[in-house]
Amino acid sequence: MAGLDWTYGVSTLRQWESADYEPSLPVSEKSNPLTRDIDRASAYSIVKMLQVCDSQMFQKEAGTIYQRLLSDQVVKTLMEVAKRVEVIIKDPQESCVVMSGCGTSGRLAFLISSGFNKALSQLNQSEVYSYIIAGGDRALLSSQEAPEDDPRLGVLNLKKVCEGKKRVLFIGISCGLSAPFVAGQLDFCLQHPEVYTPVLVGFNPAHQARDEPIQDCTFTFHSVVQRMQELAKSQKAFLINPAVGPEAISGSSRMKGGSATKILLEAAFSAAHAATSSNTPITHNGVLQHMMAYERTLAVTYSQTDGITTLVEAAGQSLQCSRHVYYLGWGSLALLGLIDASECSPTFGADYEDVRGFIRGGYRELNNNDGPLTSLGPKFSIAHEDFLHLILPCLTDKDTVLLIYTHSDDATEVGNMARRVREKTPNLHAVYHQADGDTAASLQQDDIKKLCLSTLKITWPQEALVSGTLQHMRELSTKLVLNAVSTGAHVLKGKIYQNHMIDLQVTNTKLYRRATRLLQLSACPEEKCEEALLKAIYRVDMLTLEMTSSDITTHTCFARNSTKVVPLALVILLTGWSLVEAESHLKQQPIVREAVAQWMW
Ligand code: S6P
Repeated sequence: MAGLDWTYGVSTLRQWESADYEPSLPVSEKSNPLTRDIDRASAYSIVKMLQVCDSQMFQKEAGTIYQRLLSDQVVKTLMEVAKRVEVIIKDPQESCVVMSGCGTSGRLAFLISSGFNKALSQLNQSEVYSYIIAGGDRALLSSQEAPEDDPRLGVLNLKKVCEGKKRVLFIGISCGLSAPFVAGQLDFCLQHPEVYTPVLVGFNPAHQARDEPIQDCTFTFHSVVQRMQELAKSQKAFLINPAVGPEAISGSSRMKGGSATKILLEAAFSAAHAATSSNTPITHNGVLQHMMAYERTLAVTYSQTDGITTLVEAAGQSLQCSRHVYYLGWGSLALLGLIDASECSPTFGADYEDVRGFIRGGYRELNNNDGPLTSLGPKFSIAHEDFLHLILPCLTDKDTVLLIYTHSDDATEVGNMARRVREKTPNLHAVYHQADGDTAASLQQDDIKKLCLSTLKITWPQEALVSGTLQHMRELSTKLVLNAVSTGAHVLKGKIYQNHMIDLQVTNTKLYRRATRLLQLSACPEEKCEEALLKAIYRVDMLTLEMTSSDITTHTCFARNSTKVVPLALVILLTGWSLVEAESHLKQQPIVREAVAQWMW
């Protein structure tokens, strides 16, 4: 990547906005021109690319057709949403705020509702926030992509959470404006306006909402959005859908999509909380300032490029030799570790053991709807004690361990954990957040630092403490760092081709469509690509009539038990080999990037 210009010209930064750039794709599915060569980049270059991609979130609206994060209209809508939340906080008896989403969007719904409920409890106020995640609580920690396609399940979940409520502010999150699970819930809200006020959060313009028919439904995501747009004129529904630019890894909405969801909702809820607890009026400037604090968070975080690069390199080396990466976190930062780790399986086809998160206090700290999930299997063991019992005995110096904590966490406890890990491996690193001028904490911190191979120290200005935004800044910062670590490590492992994840799971309609599109990299016509995809899903050379006439849901159900579906289909398309031949060649060259390059050029 020598000679890559990190200051990129405006034309490269904004290339995706041009009308003829991948015109058939919504923004959330476009490939980002900035990361086209990420698969061949060094760890340092990967981090720099992610930085520039993330900075696109805060690009100004001027001269584009797209609404942006800081656009006037977005801030105004957030103010209106904040006012509704304020009313609910003041009269919580029969009202609530429900956030719902699939995958990362549901995980953020959980994270944000936990944080703001805690803030209310601390003020002795009733908790008003609830979350719904498609697939239930197990989806907080594992990949459950199929329920995303089920609008009825969405409605059932919503009804259950809202039983007995007279006023509900429903916030449906779907980064791609595409999840049928969320479309079903929004449709239900629109049918019951006496109780529900629907809000949609996503990152495509309304006309790019998915218009594909949903099984047994009369609506599409697009038609729901149109109805909401109509009601938005009289503020009976709200749309918050700025564009944040294509993801660094195409379609990986856990990255900017997740970050922007957090920024928008926290800005609105923080304004509502300030209005109820300290009578601070909800103003345009207040909301805008809060959002701009996140822009500074990006600057503070990425000012540590070298430190982040060290972590990406360490994690990349571990994954390259089939070893593991462990996040050991404290408080809400640990949640971001759990979330990041859980996303590696759907995003990179990783095994749950590749990247794992652990939280101090386990399910007590998580405080999820369904309580402990340990009985569901080993991947649901998330407490530090589980790490000590299950992982530590087999830890080697090829594994990477990351401690994630702040100056307010118990330094003695962090130190003890560091010593235990250090007995097994020197490959121990820390991500540590401290407040500016916090010297008392630094003394203990020095001891921990000595035990770690590297320490990423992120220092927050005192003003963040005063304004009450510190927690949100630290969380976003940790999210950016961990997203960089897990994405970078998988890129270094060779999981990405250009900026596409080829080895994706084909477990819902969105992913099925994405897979068919990716296969067109082979320059074969769409029908041939879909045929090859089906052969790889069903593991046959000759498709039966039953297979070809089944619907996508049947294909995606079957695909749940198949691995390497898309790489296999790609090899079949490029070489004309039989399934068995293609499988054996892929075994010899499991690095997707190399395998694809070998056959394509
Ligand atoms: C994306 C992540 C997915 C999405 C999920 C919901 O990186 O792996 O699990 O979060 O598909 O997408 P959306 O567009 O409805 O928010």
